[in-house]
Amino acid sequence: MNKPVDPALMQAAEATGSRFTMDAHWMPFTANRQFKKAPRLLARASGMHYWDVDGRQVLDAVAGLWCVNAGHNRPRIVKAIQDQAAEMDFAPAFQMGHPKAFELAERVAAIAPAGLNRVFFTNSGSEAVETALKMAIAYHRVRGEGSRTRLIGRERGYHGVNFGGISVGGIVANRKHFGSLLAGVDHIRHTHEPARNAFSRGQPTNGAELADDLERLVALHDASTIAAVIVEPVAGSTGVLIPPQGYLQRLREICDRHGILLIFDEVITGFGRTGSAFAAQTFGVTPDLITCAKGITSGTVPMGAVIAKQAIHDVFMNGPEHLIEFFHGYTYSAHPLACAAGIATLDTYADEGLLTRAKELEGHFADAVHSLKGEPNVIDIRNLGLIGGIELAPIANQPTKRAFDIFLDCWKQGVLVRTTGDIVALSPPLIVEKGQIDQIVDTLRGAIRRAA
Ligand code: PXG
Ligand code: PLP
Repeated sequence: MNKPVDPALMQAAEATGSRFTMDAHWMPFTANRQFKKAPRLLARASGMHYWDVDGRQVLDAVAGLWCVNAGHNRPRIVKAIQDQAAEMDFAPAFQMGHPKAFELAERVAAIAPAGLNRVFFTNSGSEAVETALKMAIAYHRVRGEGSRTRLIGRERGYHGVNFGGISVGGIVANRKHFGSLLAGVDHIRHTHEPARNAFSRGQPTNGAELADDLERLVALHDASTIAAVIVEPVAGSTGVLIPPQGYLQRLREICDRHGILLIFDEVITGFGRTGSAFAAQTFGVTPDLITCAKGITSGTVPMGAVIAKQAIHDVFMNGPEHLIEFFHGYTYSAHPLACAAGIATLDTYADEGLLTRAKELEGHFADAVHSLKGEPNVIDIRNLGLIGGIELAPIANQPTKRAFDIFLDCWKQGVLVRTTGDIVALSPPLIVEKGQIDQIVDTLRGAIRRAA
């Protein structure tokens, strides 16, 4: 039986025109029982803010879930989605097309690193990851090196929640319940070295040599069995890990030496988060495949994509022309609503200079987050572009509780942050103003002190 929710909440919900109990919705990545006892329900959004069902304004310090890069409910994007919904709801993605799919692909290719100009659409970051992994294995097979099937991820990596993604991923909680995962996967070590690098501003100076761990796996498995390496240029979900200076360059060199494809998972870093369209450009390292999602539509309509080097795409384009070249795709690949939203989003980014705004704000943002050094239990602070991570000493025997208490406190004070483990992550929309950065950090400072 469904139990009714708290009467005050029901009243608030009715004010927004809906009536519901909370039992049926099994919430993703959520402490369901805790949430349903004290729900945090959002009702509307605009610019840098949410309003909850009680009408309380909340400053969004995390761009929804790292995705609303243009800010909430931007009129141009809203209108594009409305117009598209009225004009054509759906177009079959297989053996059919519609103009906006081609237009968006071209627009994405235009801001991607040189050479990466073939775009395959998915509906999420997780699907983009599965697509890229399959593309990598199929690429080697099509060019006659079918022994290259092994996929290499990295400890502490997050690549979404599907089987390929959790197999190459390196977050134990996301893996341990799900059996034997994909066969033929291995991991290089992570780059988190607080003993040497704590409180680094931007890229840590120590640790380029951690990339050499890939040579260890090449020696163990032989390069002829390895299809691809996938890493996040900046790891987000695992607690904001910034690559040491020279690390990604070295990974690229090792991949080149052994004919291994390099995949950058830019689901979080794509679309301006680090101060360039893609982190590949910020770091000056060009991968063979990029996975992206989130910011491609500023979170408005689900969409992801793989951006491939033309040379990878072209290998598939042989054989009889009436045959399908790559046996992969989703019903909703290049969905018209997502394409319309994506084009309007890229227009908004271009008009407002948002893809480079993180670079302009980086100094102010870094000063603000690093001002938390010395606050109780703050053991590390990391930043790059408009990404910040504040790591806290866990409460003895209660890992994650201190950060979660800080999250709840900030929510009460009207600021939405994210936590993972005992790390608070910040990634505000790229339209954030300096005063709002200060408000986020001051609120966090108060919550950190109260959680001491
Ligand atoms: N790769 C990376 C690098 C990601 O960050 C995914 C793949 C999966 O994307 P989808 O769209 O399937 O969720 C992600 C997603 C957080 C948080 O707060 C991070 C993500 C999603 C939700 C929350 O750390 N990253
Ligand atoms: N399951 C069944 C039974 C299907 O018919 C389909 C698609 O036709 C799928 C799963 C995959 O759905 P999607 O293309 O939305 O990923």
